[in-house]
Amino acid sequence: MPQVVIFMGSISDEEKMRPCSDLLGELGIDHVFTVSSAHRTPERTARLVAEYEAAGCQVFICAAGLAAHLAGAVAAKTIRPVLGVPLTASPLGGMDALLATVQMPPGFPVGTVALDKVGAQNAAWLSAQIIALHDDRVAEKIRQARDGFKASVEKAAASLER
Ligand code: RP5
Repeated sequence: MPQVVIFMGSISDEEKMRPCSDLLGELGIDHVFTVSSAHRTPERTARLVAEYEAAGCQVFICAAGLAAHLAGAVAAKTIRPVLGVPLTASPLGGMDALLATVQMPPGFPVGTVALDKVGAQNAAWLSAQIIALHDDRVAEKIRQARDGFKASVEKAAASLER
């Protein structure tokens, strides 16, 4: 059963969100990567949230562009943490999606991360950190990754300072 469910509003979002799924896989976190729209398939979205929550999903990640209501629609249906990834999909450059995702009413938070691929990756990292609260194996993988980030900066600094 998935620990994390990633919803995208459209298959056209796949390229931007693929890094989220890839990273969860590398961290050994069971997940589902699927499409469901707040507007085009509202019944499917509500049904999947109920089914995955009942099955033990711990975090929902929702990515959408334009008037990005997907994360809000999911937050309305679950008390599990919901992370929102605003996507650039219009001449407004993603500001439309950012505001639609982040400006939730009190009681229905969406943890909003950065736009597009960076946000996709950070939604995976943040999900992993939530799961690591009670999963030492995932916590150790995050620590190892942090060591890797640190080593790459130190290596770059050393090569410049030589
Ligand atoms: C949103 O509208 C989707 O998340 C996507 O970012 C955007 C455009 O969707 P398509 O028209 O390409 O399906 O719902």
